[in-house]
Amino acid sequence: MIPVAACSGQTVMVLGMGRSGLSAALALRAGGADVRCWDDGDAGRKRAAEAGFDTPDPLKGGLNGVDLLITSPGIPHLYPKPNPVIDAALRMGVMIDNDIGLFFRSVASSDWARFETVPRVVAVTGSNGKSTTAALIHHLLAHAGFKTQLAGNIGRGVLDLDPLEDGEVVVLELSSYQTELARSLTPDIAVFTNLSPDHLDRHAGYGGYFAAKRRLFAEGGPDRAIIGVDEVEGRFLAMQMAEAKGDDRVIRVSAGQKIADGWSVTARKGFLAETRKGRQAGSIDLRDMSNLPGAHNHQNACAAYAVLRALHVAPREIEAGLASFAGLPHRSQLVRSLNDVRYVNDSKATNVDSAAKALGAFTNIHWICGGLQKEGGLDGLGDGLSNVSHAYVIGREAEAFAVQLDVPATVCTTMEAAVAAAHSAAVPGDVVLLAPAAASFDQYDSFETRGAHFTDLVTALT
Ligand code: UMA
Ligand code: ADP
Repeated sequence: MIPVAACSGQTVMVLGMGRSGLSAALALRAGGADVRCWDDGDAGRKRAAEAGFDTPDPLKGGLNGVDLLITSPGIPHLYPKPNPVIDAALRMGVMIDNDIGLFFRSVASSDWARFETVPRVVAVTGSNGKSTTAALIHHLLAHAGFKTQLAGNIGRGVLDLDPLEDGEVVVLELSSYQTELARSLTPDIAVFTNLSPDHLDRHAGYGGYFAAKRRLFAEGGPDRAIIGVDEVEGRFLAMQMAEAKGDDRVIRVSAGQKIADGWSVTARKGFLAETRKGRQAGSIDLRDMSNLPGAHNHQNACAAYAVLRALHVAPREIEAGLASFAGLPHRSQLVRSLNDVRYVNDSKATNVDSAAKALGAFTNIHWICGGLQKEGGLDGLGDGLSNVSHAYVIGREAEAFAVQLDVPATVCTTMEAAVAAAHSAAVPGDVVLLAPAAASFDQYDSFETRGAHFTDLVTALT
């Protein structure tokens, strides 16, 4: 745990008793704050009580005397409409922050004065590829001999980390929910993977969503900004971060374009190339790395490579680390090969862009898709659809989803029916791919449960 000394003596209410809220409450108490907790659900309040916290109802006087409200990322603070507790706190003039803001205010301890190398923080944001890129950076750092920890949106509350040691590098995955609210955001290295529509209801549209992510690059900016420039927003951000043309505080990343000036890492046709001041500084052949399939994973490899280069790790060392990355479950994960048909679980493709990228990584695809559709429709599936032989549509609204597809499609509704139909149609050389392009909540409690269901059904095939 990282104790939060900055709030010592203050009265703090923590809202939401999930992973981030509970770890924040414990870290605040350890730092000397007077902490009370609230959760709109009974189970959350029970968790707080079990950890020894009072749970006065904030709408019935519980906010009186509170100096600071710490809220959780899943709780709307502004759009589509603020949670009533946050609304009340705003009316009462209570300051609001989250665990990420507390982390950046608390991470440096007095021990650091004795360290030979001050610990550093790498923060990763973007629409897609955050978890894969953050996990890959963490893996490459460990491979290169750094002490390193991983936390944030990837599932571990940031205040749950162990206090940092000499020379350590912490890797944080940060969502737009987290960056929008944090009052302090000061990573040493910040990574922006890419931008495509997601969570638009929470940010009142695309501009608000981009603005939330951009906050990671404000406050004087990180020492190095590693920015995916395959969309106009990334190009704009890279331009704004640079003090002048060619400024190598910015490392531009692309999975497609050549980049003329400054410091860049690009992947074209499966070759990663690092260019600095007009000279090639490193190159890696990614084509045989089946653990990183497709241009989207090459984009992640470029961003992770750039972080390691910014920390002065040699290209050959990074190459060996890339080859040994095991990947993350539910992201381009090969479940099994049966009769020369590959079954791939990309249940985390919960939006159109990530599904399009998965479709672009394979050919002869029997595509299992559907679920709770996000705003913006299915138009962005683009060229990836040309790799699809047939779609098998799941979800409560499967019929409405299927009619929007420009490929032959069968309405299956359930995962059982979809896997059975895809299995019987696939021939050697084909790929059966779960990449839903939709959220799972109409039929499952999470994308993990959906991916696990697919994996179980595929494992049982004979
Ligand atoms: N709650 C309320 N009122 C509400 C809504 C929720 O009291 O109106 C309570 C719930 O009853 C529950 C708690 O809040 O007890 C849950 O809080 P939370 O949803 O913020 O979840 P945490 O467990 O704290 O997890 C959060 C992130 N969750 C979200 O952003 C939704 C986790 O990211 C993150 O790993 C974790 O903090 C640690 O940093 C998950 C996620 O889905 C993986 N992220 C989204 C995504 O990747 O798309 C952004
Ligand atoms: P995030 O944490 O940003 O949601 P993940 O690494 O969990 O990112 O991947 C989410 C989905 O996006 C998966 O379907 C994965 O295959 C896909 N994906 C991974 N990297 C990228 C990328 N760079 N661009 C687009 N899609 C990606």
